Amino acid sequence: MYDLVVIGGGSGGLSASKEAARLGAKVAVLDFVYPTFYGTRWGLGGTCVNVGCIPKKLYHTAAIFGHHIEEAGHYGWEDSSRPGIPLEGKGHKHVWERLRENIQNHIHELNNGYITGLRSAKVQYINARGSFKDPHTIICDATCPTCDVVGDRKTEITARRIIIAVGGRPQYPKIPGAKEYSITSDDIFSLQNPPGKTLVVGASYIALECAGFLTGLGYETKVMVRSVVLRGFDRDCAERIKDDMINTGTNFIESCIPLGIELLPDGKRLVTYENVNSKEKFQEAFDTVMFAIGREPLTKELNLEAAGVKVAEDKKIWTWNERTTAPHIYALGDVAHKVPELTPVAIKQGLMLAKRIWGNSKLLVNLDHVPTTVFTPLEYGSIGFSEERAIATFGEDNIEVYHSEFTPLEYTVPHRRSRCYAKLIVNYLDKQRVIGFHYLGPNAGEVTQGFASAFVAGLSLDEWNLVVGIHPTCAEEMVSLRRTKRSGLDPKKSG
Ligand code: FAD
Ligand code: NA7
Repeated sequence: MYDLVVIGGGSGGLSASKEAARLGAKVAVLDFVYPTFYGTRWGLGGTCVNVGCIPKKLYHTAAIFGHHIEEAGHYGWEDSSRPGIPLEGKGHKHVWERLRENIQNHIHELNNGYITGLRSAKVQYINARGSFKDPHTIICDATCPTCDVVGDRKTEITARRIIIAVGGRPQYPKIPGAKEYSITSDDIFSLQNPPGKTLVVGASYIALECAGFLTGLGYETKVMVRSVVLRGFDRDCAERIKDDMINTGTNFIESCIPLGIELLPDGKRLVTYENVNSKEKFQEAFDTVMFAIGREPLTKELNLEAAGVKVAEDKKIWTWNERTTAPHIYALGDVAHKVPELTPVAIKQGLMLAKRIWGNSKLLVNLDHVPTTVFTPLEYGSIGFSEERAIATFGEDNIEVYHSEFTPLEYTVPHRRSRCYAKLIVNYLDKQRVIGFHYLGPNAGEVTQGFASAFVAGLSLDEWNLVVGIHPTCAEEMVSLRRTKRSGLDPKKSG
């Protein structure tokens, strides 16, 4: 019998299993990946490594390189074979296949590293699908109904404790042709051929990030928005991101949903869609259609009833500090109800849970102020309250919004048009505590991560303003905000 069996070898499962083993537990981790409808499959490590954060950030970086090449001439660079002519982006071409191959090679290295890491941590890795037979018995099924692994390859293992960390997969809409003729984020990063003219359906951060890098790499890209972009994020910032994407070449099809997809004789996908308000119907052909309309947790096949584990309406597992409704079973990461779908959250939950069970720790994960960054062309980092949620929670009179619209120094020489933005939201009911942090600009992840500690420490605006800035940076904007929204003064900074 194992001390711990972890179902799911992604961000959360790997961190929990390795820490538990380090603390002396006998551990096994099961990981199994269903191929996508398109046929894409991948190795150990879960969503983040294979089809999430890692490839996404690398494609985003590739797109940023494109901008740098376009602007390099302004910084004095020229091609040595064309002396006297400033380097400019137009003479350059991006090769999808090379980028895809280099990124996939890096991912394969990571996959192998995870296998080696488990081995050296003395965690047993089982490449099989886990499901409950009873509260302490897991059926490990190495067959795959939709791929080439067939036959009877079922074994059973037992465990004193079980962690469920199975994550989720992208959803498809229930419309004709969706599964047959489209892809999701599970496929985009390993597409054999360049995506060409692409329709991205959905307007949350996965959709906008993918549309952003596709445009940046030179592919004509349209985003189909049902209601608003980046629902749940600060509206002001979300709209600025959209405006910037429009200015840098992404098209938006507003207030529309797809009705069906057909394959045309030339291989293109003909999308029929309608405006949700006027009900007017349209058609347009694309080379690639990608859905990013939300993700569903992989709880269906776990046979959770046999273990007494209850799920919420969204099919995610109810948890209280990672505990489920069964006393010896835990759930964490994307599969847990109301837990932010972010890799560092899953990792921290796994690590701290293992320390609580097999170490002496009593520390719980604080999900109140989780920083996050959206890697759209204009990157966006945020922590805490959006302006709308702050107003709804504390009342408009009790909050103050400090903001500034600025041009980073590095944009000035090449005359880049994107405007960056900084915003702090302060709560007057609580000693002028900073309760919302919003930054739109280069290196948003690095900037936001740095300020996250100050945010979690609960600094007041006065304490925040005591910090001396680093010049010349964009981050210094966050410690020199003086203009309030209420004043009506233009947030645009000059000089
Ligand atoms: P996962 O990483 O999904 O791992 C679950 C594993 O369990 C998978 O390998 C799955 O195949 C396996 N599994 C499922 N069912 C079973 C079963 N029955 N038996 C055995 N194995 C099973 N987060 C960030 O923090 N930053 C980002 O920039 C970011 N970008 C993203 C971009 C995209 C396109 C996507 C899709 C996600 C992104 N995320 C990002 C979210 C991040 O990837 C997830 O929050 C994180 O991977 C969740 O970890 P997890 O351990 O809960 O699940
Ligand atoms: P989200 O965050 O659940 O957003 C889904 C988006 O797709 C959102 O813009 C929805 O519009 C839109 N949507 C949902 N259903 C449809 C249909 N049927 N047609 C058109 N548009 C639709 O999903 P993501 O995949 O972007 O990200 C999920 C998480 O994974 C994310 O939090 C990351 O951390 C990792 P709406 O606003 O509802 O009108």
